[in-house]
Amino acid sequence: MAMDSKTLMELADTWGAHNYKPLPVVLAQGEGAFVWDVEGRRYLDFLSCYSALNHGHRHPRLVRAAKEQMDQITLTSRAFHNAEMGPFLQELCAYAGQEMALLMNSGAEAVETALKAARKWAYRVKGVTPGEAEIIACAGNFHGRTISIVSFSTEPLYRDDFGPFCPGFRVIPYGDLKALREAITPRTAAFLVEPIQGEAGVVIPPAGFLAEARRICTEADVLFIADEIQTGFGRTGRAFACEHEGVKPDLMTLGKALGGGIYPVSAVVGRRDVLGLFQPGEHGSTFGGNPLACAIGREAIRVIQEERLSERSAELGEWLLNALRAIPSPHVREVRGRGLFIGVELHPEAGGARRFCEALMAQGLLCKETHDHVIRFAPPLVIGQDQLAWAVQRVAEVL
Ligand code: IF1
Repeated sequence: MAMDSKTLMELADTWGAHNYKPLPVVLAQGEGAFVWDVEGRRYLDFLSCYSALNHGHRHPRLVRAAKEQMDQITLTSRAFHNAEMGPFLQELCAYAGQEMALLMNSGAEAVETALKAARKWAYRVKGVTPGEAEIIACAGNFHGRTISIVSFSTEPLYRDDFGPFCPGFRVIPYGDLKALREAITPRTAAFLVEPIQGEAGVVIPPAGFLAEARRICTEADVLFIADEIQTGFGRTGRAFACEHEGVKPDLMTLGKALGGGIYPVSAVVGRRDVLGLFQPGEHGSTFGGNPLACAIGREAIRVIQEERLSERSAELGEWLLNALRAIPSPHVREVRGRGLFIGVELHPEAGGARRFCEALMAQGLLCKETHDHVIRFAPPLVIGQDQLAWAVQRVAEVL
């Protein structure tokens, strides 16, 4: 007798650390924009695993690529070459318009790699005194959960009880060019920024911020590092969110959708004169660049291009943004977003976004609140117009 949702939730609650508070739904099946729970109830996925599922659940081309590779070889370590990595690196760099890449597994690992590359460049190229490099980040940032990364988080929930923290970081208000100029010193290695802050609640910077920050960094010989782990691969209506302002970063961190919703694949892509500084043995990872990851990553990029997922995100996102803005609800303070990356901010009087997510779940729509008052809507980019219309109808009822 298969276990029911209640039993499965109890098992997870008994044996698993409580570092999450999931909605009371147990997913067992996924296809495209839909998932089914253990009892067979169907839901429309409006979270897409925080943008790791841009391709939707179990995209057939990606499942096929994974299965074919699994029948060849899945893991080799980097002690040897593998047949998949070279072609993947070339295609990834071409897609990102960058010169070199370093493959890792999780987003946080890619961010850590970028921080190390920036510090190494500061010491070896810029001439900063070893041990004194500074990296600027933004308030409201989310770049991962490691101790060095939460060292520059401004969210107590992510920092408390995890000190002592890693030095060498400065935090400026997001979108504040004056603060950026003032934070830069001769010891500054890099400026790390999300083109749109996802976890902060789909916060879009003032128009022109990214382009001007890019100019300031160029003039000050500071590396501009864009964290596109959540905003990349079509999510905001362009291949990468920096493209909305014509910005080319010196380094980009990539992850989530690069793994096609099937496997953890992350990377730092960027300038050869920065990533080329790593010498053999100085950095690595057991699974980074494994042939299974590379085969899936190659197909993930091809599917985004051939199925025009960035264009879909732009067109459907525009429609969804307008449809959500047309809902007359006393609870809504602001609807903002780019492409299929939308946040609905509620007034505090609405009592918090969680209860709206629970009500939407009862209507068959799965989404997630962020920071108490924002409901994040980020469906897979393969979602159909009819499915979006169905979702908007339910959001209107709930709001
Ligand atoms: C969780 C949200 C949180 C990211 C950006 C790096 C990473 C992430 C811009 C690290 C990861 C995930 C992590 C997950 C929930 C989700 C998230 F922002 F998407 F909503 F937490 F804030 N840069 N974001 O968004 O990538 O190491 O996770 O692969 O930790 O709860 P990772």
